[in-house]
Amino acid sequence: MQRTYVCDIEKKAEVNILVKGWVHKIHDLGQISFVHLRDKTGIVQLILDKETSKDLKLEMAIEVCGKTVLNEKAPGGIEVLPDDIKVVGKTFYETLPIEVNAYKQKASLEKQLDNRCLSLKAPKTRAIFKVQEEIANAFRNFLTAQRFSEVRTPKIISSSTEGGSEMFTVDYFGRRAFLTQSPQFYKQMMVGAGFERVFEIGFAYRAELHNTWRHLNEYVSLDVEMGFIEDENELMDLEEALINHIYDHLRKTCARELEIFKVELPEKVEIPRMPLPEAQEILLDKFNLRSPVGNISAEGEVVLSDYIKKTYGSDFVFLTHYPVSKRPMYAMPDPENPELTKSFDLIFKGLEITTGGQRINDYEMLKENIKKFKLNPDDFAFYLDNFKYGMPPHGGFAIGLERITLKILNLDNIREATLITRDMKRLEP
Ligand code: AMO
Repeated sequence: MQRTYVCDIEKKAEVNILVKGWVHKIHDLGQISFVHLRDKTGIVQLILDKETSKDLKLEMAIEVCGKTVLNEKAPGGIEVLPDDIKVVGKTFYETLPIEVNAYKQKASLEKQLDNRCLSLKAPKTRAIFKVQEEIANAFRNFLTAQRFSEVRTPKIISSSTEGGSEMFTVDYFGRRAFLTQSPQFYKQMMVGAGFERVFEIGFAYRAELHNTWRHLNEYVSLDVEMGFIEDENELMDLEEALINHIYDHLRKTCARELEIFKVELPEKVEIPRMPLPEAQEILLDKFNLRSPVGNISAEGEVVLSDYIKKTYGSDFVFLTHYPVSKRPMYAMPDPENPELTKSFDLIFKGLEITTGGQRINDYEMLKENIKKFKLNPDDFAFYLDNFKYGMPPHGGFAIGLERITLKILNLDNIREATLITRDMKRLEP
């Protein structure tokens, strides 16, 4: 008999079905027991006699053949009266370290991360990763429909892309190599190499000494790079349309998950664009909050987001015109004000989720800029080569997948939106 997933069980009595999953809950009522079977799509109730249920333990993997019975009181209005139950995955524990079936998870986040194979089973945790999976699907579908090609670029690289010293080193057969901070150089390379429009969903690594609610040392970067652009506004238009597409897609595919987190996504997202100096001025004048040079502080991001929400009704704001001194050497200066760049950040509910911008596409200009940054062009020879053979005007952006998931679902800590966490302390599981 073919397996039926729980979400596909028809609300019809007397149908013979085979369901497979884990023992989620056992509810003994004397002579009979209600046992909840959980698969990746949902939960169905089994009605068992005492004799059969006594051999079952929470989280055993089971396969059940039986008949459907209508019961309005059961989850989904249907239950299964089993003819045969097979235990296909035994359990080996005294007490479960984490309650998988608790209505509200009592274990601390640390404990949940320590026992990840169990905490991931909990329906509320699964819902986070269903939403995350659909964010990535929406990203891919939206871009593919607009002639973007998906690429996969090396994660072991020879030089820094984003500047700074936040890189993990790797011993590459005796040579010093690094884990990539971003696919930046390679996504630009692909634009010049004729792909024109590319995206990548891949890991990025930051050896940052930050152990905070919003920093990971390994995160998933949703990268976009687009050739033949007019300016950075085209990139912000694209990202705004992408955010709207992600919201539409989540409304269609994750209604149940969004409800679990009590999230209502707005029908239409319109994102204000504000030059960074203006944002800094608002923070100082209205909130007496001084900003660091060429940026705003983490606290400033929260305060500004509140202000934008009240003034424009938007959870998002694009900050534009970051200074050259605060952007990597590849950022295109603004011809009208060469101290500033044609770059932007996207702040979402008080957290930066994106950096993007137009890049320098002229070989000579890029080489000069590398020198201005006190770097040696010889160290970037392979990158510079890409600019010798007709590199069109181009630009792109990157969204942190865990950060956007965190903010959509209003979670407290980025680790909740990370399948397996790599932070300063955590190398296992
Ligand atoms: P940036 O360094 O700002 O830009 O990174 C882009 C986005 O990646 C996410 N992110 C992080 N998420 C979790 N933990 C971290 N430690 C972390 N660091 C960054 C954030 C951030 O906005 N090459 C450019 C992008 C571009 O211009 O295309 C870059 O990597 O959401």
